[in-house]
Amino acid sequence: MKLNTPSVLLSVTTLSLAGCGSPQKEVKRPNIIFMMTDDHTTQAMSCYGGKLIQTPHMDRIANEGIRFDNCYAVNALSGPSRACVLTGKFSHVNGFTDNASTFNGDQQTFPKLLQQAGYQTAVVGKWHLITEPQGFDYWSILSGQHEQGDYYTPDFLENGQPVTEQGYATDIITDKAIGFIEGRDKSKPFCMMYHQKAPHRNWMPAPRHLGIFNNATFPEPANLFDDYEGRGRAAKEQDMSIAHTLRDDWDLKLLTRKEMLKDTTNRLYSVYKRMPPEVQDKWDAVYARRIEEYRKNNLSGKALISWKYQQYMRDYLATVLAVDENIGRLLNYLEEIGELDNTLIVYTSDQGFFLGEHGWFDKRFMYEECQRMPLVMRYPKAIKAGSISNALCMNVDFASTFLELAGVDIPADIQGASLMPVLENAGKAPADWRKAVYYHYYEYPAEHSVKRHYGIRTQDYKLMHFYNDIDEWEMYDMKADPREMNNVYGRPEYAARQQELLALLKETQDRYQDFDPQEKEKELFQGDRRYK
Ligand code: SGN
Ligand code: CA
Repeated sequence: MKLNTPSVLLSVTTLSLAGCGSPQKEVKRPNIIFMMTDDHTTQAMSCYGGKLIQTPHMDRIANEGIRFDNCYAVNALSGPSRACVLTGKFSHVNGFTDNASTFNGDQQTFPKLLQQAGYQTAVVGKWHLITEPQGFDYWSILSGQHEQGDYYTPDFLENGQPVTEQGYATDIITDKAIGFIEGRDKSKPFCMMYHQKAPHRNWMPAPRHLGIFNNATFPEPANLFDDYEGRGRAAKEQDMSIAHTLRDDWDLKLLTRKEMLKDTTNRLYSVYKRMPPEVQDKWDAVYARRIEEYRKNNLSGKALISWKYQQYMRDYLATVLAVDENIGRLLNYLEEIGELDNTLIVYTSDQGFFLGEHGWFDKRFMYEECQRMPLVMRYPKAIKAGSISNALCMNVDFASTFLELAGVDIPADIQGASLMPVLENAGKAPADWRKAVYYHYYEYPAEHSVKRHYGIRTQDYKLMHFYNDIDEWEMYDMKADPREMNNVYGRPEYAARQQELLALLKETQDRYQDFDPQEKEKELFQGDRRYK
């Protein structure tokens, strides 16, 4: 790895000192805070040009550091993304392919390697990997709702012990984060994974933000009423539309207290009852207006979709407000204790999300809004303020990046690349940087009915293959068609480009040792005499 700035020389020097068993007092290794939310997307971040909401504290990280415009999830779903982050390996290698998987916690992860190298490690908030965290000196993970956690009065598993906390999840997780930093062993650097539940479905805002956007009208995405013409079956057969999938009760909260008390088996009641009475009162007042409007207006067709979109945005964006405030609180705290500039701050989300684009919410697809992850970082000792990068990055790159920054050798079996050369060069990728990022989604048949697919994204194109109960290719010209409305696969004018992309896909799959499961099936089928 090329070393071209004093900061990296510093971290490497530290490692060699540590390796010799010499005292480390003189050289301070950087702390790492990895902030990750659940389902937050770049459209809802003002530093990405999003017009929906202001996120001043996330923007501060970007402005005083770097914004990555081309960072992609390799499997846009919670558990799989988290497993990729921890291991630096793709789903087919780390074994956690979908949310029904169980993480093999005995495998190598970057927190374990940092801990072995003398870091104090912690994880707070959403974990979602079923097995208990390993490699952390302190952990407190959301345990309720199948590890999705609750917004109100959330249950945690803290160093193996169950505990229920009073308050709002986003605030509580930050309290835990600050508590860990306060109580840490100050002779060691620390690495903390700070994982919010917000803004995950069913989008319950903090008490102080209930109803905050009641009078706001958000701009609709241009393709809110997408009819999927020219796209394949995968887009047409999904079940994640604002029109049909959003639930009146769970998602839109169109149920009064009285109605919930009449049917306490309703799922909305299971989260409503976790709120203290004064918050329930405020909730009732805020949603009464929405319920009344809905019942009075009796909308249908496009008008109803537009209305639902507004309610969805009001709740989703209000949960983001608390995330941003709490990031501000954590940054201020680090500043107060004099650790801010000695800490690599990373803000990202487990994947992006649809905010009405194509008529959808949720994620899972290799389409841009959810494959793309927000990624901003701040570390003034190595990153030039105001940097913007278009380097093609993946969530499997984080592990290598943190290891290199900490001066720890990157094991050869880690598949992601360190982003340190990009960080140190104000966002510019080295000449030999990858030409494509890889993607593979597996959770089908399942909730939201997004078919299995894999593919690559280059700077200008996307190629994807949907398989399993389907065999369809899609290709998008991202410069001409950033909203991915025109599938150009098979079009004569793109024939040469298509060949190139197919070859690059093959090369990428060879590199990461993943294969086309459908082709493999065909091969097996043909080779097996029993089927002849
Ligand atoms: C829940 C949600 C889904 C969501 C998955 C996975 N349904 O099952 O909408 O796609 O989580 O999300 S809900 O009815 O429980 O709200 S992930 O981010 O954890 O992968
Ligand atoms: Ca998620």
